Amino acid sequence: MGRLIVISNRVSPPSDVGGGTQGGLAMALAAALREHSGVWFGWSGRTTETYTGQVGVQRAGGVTVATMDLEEQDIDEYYNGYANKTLWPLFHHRVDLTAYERSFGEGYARVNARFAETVLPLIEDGDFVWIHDYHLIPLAQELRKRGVKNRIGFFLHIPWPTRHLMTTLPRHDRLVEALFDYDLVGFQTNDSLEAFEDYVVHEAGGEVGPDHRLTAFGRTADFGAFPIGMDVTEFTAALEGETAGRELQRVQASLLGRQMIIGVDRLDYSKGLEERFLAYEQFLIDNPDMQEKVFLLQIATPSREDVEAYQEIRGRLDGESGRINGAFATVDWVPIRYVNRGYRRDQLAGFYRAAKLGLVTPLRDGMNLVAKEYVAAQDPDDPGVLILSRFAGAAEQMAEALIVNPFSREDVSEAILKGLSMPLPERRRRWESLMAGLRATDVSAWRDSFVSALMKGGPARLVAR
Ligand code: ADQ
Repeated sequence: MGRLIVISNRVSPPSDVGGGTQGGLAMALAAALREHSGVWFGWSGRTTETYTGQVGVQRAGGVTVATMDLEEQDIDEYYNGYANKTLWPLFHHRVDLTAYERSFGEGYARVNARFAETVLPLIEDGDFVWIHDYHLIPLAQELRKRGVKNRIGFFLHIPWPTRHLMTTLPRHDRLVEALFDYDLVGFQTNDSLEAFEDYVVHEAGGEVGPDHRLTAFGRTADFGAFPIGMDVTEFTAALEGETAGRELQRVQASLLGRQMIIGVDRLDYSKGLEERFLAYEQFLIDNPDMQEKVFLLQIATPSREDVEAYQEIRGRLDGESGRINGAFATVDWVPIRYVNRGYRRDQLAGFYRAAKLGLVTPLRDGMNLVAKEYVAAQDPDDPGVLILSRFAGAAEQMAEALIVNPFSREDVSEAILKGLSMPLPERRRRWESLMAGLRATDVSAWRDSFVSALMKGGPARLVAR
């Protein structure tokens, strides 16, 4: 069996693979690579004055990690530019924040060509190549131009936009055409797969064959929905560790009989944090008797701080949390504990467990692993309740959560009340069903279904529930 070559914008340094701060995805990919004796290639996170094309190779825990440096201009135009100022907002339906700048498109094309050039010598006959996310959509095309005949798969971690929004992107057809240079393309949800097919049929004049085998631009490729899961085993082990226990006790000691609602997000406008604060305020207004009996712990880790839209949302959240706390706080209670830092996974596990409600209300999200982590962290004998946005990919799988419209303050406010007053038997019934789903569609199932479909060469296997 050939090796697996995973390519993503960033890689986890070997010293971190398997470490305490790693996300589930990094751990799962590292495990897949070990199984298939593979290579993980990506940007080192460093910039140089001029691009050299040199590859740094390290081995750790059975995984070969290969990285390259990029130029400052590459980061401006490709990473902060086309990836995070054009594709990210557009794919999250924020046309108002989408920059349609020509230099960004040029930088994106240039860096994808650089990725191809640099990784090319590492690819051997019979290897399988698995490319990740919106930063690298044209990479297969660049590899094909350089003669690569291997099977290449692509997985999009964020949602695919609706057809009309997609067509606001200059040269959208080129981006879509580039996906037909893959053998297999995976989306998170059926919703994204349908939006893509809608584009292919109505915009590109293509055809949908059996098992989502699509033909357009004179080529045929397999497409499918492969909803990403979390690493339940690893997370459960973290939950049982000393750190999680200590954090749980620390938070519990600060509750003073109050109920805690938790939100954990990267600080990103797609996560609906401002709307969440306003909905929570609505809940306090609608239910004055609940004031001082409940508080929201919102952990929001700053991300992409070089992009203006992220600086703006951070400023607005500071303002809203301050305003709400100023309006409602008493001498010994603040309604929102707003924290701008990252935590280790085992610390997060302890925090999730201490919370009666998990509030996961993105305006649009590929999947949302926080929703899954919150459920996995609950006490089976006394589980908390998950409130989940209908616009998170996770909502396709997690119907037993309280599904809400994050744009409606009333809807979210009512769900908070319902969640806080839900009787134990109903909480247990919902949790058991959610937990069974998490186990059946965990990160190994996701990885295995994608990799086996890529290796088989047959039609993509649909694993959505
Ligand atoms: P993200 O947008 O980053 O990922 P998400 O799926 O929620 O969103 O994953 C975040 C991960 O980071 C979780 O494992 C979470 O525990 C961790 N995390 C978040 N805030 C943290 C904090 N303050 N401290 C420590 N850890 C924190 C993208 C897509 C998602 C998709 C994933 C995986 O946007 O929709 O689910 O990829 O495909």
